[in-house]
Amino acid sequence: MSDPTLAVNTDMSADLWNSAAHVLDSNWSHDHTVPSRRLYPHQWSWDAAFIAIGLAYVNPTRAWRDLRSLFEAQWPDGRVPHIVFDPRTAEGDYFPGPGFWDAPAYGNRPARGSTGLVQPPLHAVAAWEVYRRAASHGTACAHEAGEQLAWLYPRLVAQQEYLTGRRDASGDGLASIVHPWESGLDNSPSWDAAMSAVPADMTLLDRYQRRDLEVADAAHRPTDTDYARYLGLVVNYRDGGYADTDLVHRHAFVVECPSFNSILAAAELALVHIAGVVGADPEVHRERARRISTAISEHLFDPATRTFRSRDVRTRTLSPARCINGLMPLLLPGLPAEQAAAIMAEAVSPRFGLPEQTGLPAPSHDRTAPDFDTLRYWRGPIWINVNWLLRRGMLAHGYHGEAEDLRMAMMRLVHQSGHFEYFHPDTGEGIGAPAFSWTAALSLDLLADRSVPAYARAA
Ligand code: 9WN
Repeated sequence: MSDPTLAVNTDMSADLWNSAAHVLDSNWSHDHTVPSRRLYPHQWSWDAAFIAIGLAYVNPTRAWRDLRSLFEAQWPDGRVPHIVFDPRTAEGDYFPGPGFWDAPAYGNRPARGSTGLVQPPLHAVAAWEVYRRAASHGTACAHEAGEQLAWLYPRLVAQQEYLTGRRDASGDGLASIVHPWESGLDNSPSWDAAMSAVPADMTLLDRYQRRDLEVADAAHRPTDTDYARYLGLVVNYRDGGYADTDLVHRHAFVVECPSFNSILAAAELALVHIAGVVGADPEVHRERARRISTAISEHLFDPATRTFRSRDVRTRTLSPARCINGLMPLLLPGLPAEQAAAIMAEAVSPRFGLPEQTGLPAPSHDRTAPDFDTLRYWRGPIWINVNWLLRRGMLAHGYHGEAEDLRMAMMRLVHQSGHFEYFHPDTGEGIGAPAFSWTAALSLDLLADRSVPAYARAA
């Protein structure tokens, strides 16, 4: 448990800033940043967005380079792959690696250069944040950053069109994910109900060796049964040529996630601003943001419990699990006030017990649920990236006090425990990979925030 009365003082801030900048610097690899040297030695999609937001403060050239490296690997259909493989990294250093995914060649990209899955499309938000930071440094910087935005804009639009088009499996105006890995919240209980219908072919684990268990503790990672299901879903999607037609009948996991879709809508809102800079029509983005937001409110909200849940498109049922992804629609400024209030009630309840109760940021799963697990991936531990998003949502809805408490709780936690991948939800101990890039990147953004005079409260 962290001490909520402990203020973040100037020395702590300097330490946190320097250590964060050091993590980002040491995780830079040629033309991108790895999430973690040992566990994740390639480029990940939504990591790249969080990382760019932090790099904007210490190395804007790398922030743009990172985003460009990712979008240079965009598929012709607009999908941005969830992992871009580094050809300098050996096949055996990450599983499932390039050979398992067996992605086709396209454009000037060789075969096996990426996966065929996606991750939450946070990149427009990131690009806008990097631009804003550069523009605050004067006209010359704004001009240069504007050129980067102009390069990215059509690619960001193509990503949105892929997700709102081919991935609208239900026809209700929401993007579906076809694998838990696409959510970024991989092992969340939010997928348990839908995953229980996915066949677990255990022979896949005889044929393919898990590598995560060699570099991480088995008590933190998905079980073998879950892993067999993960692999089976990849094999099915891959063997269908990564096509998205008729997914509901051809694929065993088709789910609408409230977090993924909230980020999708937030991306459209960022594109409204980006379109303004690059001379494109912002109206199409405003309209798409409105449509996605309305669909989230209508289809992913459970009026009985007043919570947002993921929806299994094949059965048209909402998951019973109350997870951190249900808090993410707060990112939508147009969310009806009563739904925003319901999210805040859930966030401050004993289920997610924000700083006032625990001194800690929100855990990834409902603390009161019988399957709350303090160690296992996305089933209880605290992650900085989703708390960073939650704080943005609070600011969007005017919950300034709560947002500031959450900001301080995140900075305190990372300062005390280090730039870990995730944190024990009771003790705050750092777990998973150390020197984790998005924890470092977002710490820089939290520190740089001057919206509340935090340092005036220094001890
Ligand atoms: C699979 C890289 C990624 C994050 C995800 C996180 C984890 C990979 C894994 O690491 O996923 O993509 O091997 O478990 O769940 O959010 O992008 O940091």
